[in-house]
Amino acid sequence: MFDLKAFLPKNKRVLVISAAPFDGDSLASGTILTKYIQSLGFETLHYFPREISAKEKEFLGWLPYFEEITFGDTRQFFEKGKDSTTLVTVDGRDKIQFYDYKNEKLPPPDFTNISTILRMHHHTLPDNDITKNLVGGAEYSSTSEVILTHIIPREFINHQLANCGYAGIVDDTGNFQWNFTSQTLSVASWLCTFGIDAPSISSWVMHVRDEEFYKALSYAVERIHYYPEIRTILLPLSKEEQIKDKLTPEFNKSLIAAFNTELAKRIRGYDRGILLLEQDKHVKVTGRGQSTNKISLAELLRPVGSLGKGHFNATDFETKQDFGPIEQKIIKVVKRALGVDS
Ligand SMILES: [Mn+2]
Repeated sequence: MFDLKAFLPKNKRVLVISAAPFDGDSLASGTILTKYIQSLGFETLHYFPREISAKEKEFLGWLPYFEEITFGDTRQFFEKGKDSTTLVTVDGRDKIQFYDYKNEKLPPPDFTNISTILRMHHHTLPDNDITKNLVGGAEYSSTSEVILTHIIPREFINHQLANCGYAGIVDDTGNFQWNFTSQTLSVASWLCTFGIDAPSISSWVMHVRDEEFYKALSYAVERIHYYPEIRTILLPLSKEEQIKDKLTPEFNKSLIAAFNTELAKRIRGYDRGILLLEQDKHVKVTGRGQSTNKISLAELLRPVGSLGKGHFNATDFETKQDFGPIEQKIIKVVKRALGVDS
């Protein structure tokens, strides 16, 4: 166990930041941690680093203690000469996940203005990471699993916090479909002893979607390009097509979610799916692979602008290049990676 009480400087308040993007593990692990740090006698704030939409609130607003999270930028805590805070970041990999980076009116925060930073994570971290104080590792399913294994004493968990922890693990494992170990199941099994409604949590996190999601799914299904020789599906959507079909930015979000969760890794005989969404000044690329995919998507897509970020079976990036030739470029790089003759 990591002794959090001994680690935290006595005279400072604690700021817990749940990393963006908005997800069950990030919020749940932040909540459990916040409650525990409060119980140790520290003044504790829990932030998610941007405001959220009504849709996002519908998705996870039922999580216990959700109303105690502050949704908004965190940059005010990083101002020079204000080192009165200990920063605890949960989930997430890059610095931009801990402040509202899309608000470009303000400069990025200087993390060195906070002297004590502790991170709980389950990722491979970048070389220029913001801290040496780490708890976790890429071998864990979720940050919820990390803190329930290494930080939170078992006797601290109650029914509400067990609901949180279970939701976090369910979200990051796709309801125990991927990225879990026997240790994950053992933690989840222990959480179930608190009498939580596990099937409902699985439904709310994984299965229940709104109307727009299914409209977007239907739209996507009709427009997939199948390439059986490279076991890949592609969905290219030009700006022109989006205008013609009157697609809104909200609809596009549903489209990405529907493609990633229901199509890219769900069609037998197709190991990976890639969505290409033309924007005003760039192209948004998102790739997902299923267990039969044997090439790292983050690496595979380097020639079309990936910086190698993401995971083996999941990558998202934006690239500044002409939309027209991208589809053929991708077919070429996949052929090359698989050794298929053009
Ligand atoms: Mn996570």
